[in-house]
Amino acid sequence: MRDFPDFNEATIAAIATPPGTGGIGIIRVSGPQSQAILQQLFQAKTPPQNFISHRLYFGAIVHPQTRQVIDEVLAVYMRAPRTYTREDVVEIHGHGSYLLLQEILAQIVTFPSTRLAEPGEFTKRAFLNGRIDLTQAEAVAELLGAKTKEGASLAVSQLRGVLQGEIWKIRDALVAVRAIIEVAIDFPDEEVEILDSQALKARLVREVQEPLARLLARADGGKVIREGVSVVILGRPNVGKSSLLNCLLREDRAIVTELPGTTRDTIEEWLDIKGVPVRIVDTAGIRETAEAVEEIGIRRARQKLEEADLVLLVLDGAEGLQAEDRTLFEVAADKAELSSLPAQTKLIPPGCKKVVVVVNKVDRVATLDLALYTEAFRGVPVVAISATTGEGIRSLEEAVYEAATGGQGLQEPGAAAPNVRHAAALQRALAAVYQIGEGLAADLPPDLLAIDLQAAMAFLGDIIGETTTDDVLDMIFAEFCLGK
Ligand SMILES: Nc1nc2c(ncn2[C@@H]2O[C@H](COP(=O)(O)OP(=O)(O)OP(=O)(O)O)[C@@H](O)[C@H]2O)c(=O)[nH]1
Ligand SMILES: [Mg+2]
Repeated sequence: MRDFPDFNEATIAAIATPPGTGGIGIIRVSGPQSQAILQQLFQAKTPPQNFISHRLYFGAIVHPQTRQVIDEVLAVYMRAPRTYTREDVVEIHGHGSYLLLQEILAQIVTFPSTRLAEPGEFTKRAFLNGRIDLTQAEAVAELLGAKTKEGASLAVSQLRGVLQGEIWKIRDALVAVRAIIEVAIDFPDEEVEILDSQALKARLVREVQEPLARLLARADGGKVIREGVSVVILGRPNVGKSSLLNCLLREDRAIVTELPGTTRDTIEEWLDIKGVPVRIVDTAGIRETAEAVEEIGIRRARQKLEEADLVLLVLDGAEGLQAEDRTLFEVAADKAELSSLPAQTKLIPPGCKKVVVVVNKVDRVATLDLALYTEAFRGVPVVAISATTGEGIRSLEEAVYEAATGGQGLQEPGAAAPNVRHAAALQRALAAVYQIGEGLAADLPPDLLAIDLQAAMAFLGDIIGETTTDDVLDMIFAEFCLGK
């Protein structure tokens, strides 16, 4: 366990249910004062000092001085260490009135050494007290913020220790390698060759390097599930961009008219496409002859384009392919310079942007010559749709899914997927392990090998929170909501 002086001397309290009204509202208290607080505030047949741990009791919360009843509640006392934080924990289940909950909370924090909990502090204590590791603590926050069912299920696997397990397995293999190298350090003058560098390197590659690389390879898939992808709808005025947004959302979100220049600003919404969280952005149609307000919208569209992972370039199938469509394609695919944008705002390296060409209004075309478009936009998926009738929308969703997951689909549920922080540490561990392998091949002295070994262990330790610095911990827990 890490050494954090005084961190759990204070008793902390927070409302654990979201603001607003609900069936019930829960206040959570953790720390040495928990039971004493309950004794002062709770009035019932069974006094709190006689509570059986982990059992709910019915009673009333009363004002500590006036003894006036604040709310009728169920209360539970959970004795350490079998609790969320491993400390004494009390939960008060009141009616879901935020006002009353706040009133109870205000009384609780008047007790000595008791204060409001910071965001994520309950989970932080669970981590600092060694009940969960850092990957599990991160999973808690992720679970609450998951945008799709698949994202939530990834977080649950991580909470259950799937990622932690893989890291430990790799660490154990590293420890075994270290043991062999340490023997070589301790007996430098042995006649017999203790260190079979060849065999040891093979083992290092098989048991450490390859599993590390495999785990790292799943980071991209994890990023898609966690953060989703940003998709921008781009096209000339009036081609049906807003209609497409509405069609994908299955609601009338954006204003649609037959007038070009209807959309003046960017509109953003979240979609769930087969488990991929998609932030979809409708933009103002791009044209030369726009007036001032529209011009601002167009500039915003271009900014959104810079941030996008994927562009849906919408064309009007009834009008056929226009010269401006080709220009916009060049812009979308990031092959052309945007004259109105200074060079330094170009965030994405040239040629990296994914584009799907969407031929809209096919309901107004007797026979569609799709080959015309596939010829013009070679190498890019072309999907024919009607935003009015909904025809082709499934194929479009499929194309977005394919582009977002790199044609691999989402990884199987239950598998570990490193997040960005883990991936950075894995990468550094992998580099150190590679150095060890090189060192073994070059017959470097074992004490030199030990340095890289130590480094690799530390990078893995960062992931599970053993060697993580305080400011990184603070950053992680600051993202939590109150009461968690
Ligand atoms: N027949 C037919 N009409 C469509 C289709 N999609 C859009 N429209 C019509 O095309 C017109 C323009 O649609 P919008 O969705 O406003 O087009 P937009 O690209 O957002 O236009 P701006 O915001 O002005 O750039 C409206 O009259 C729509 O009803 C389609 O698939 N079929
Ligand atoms: Mg529009």
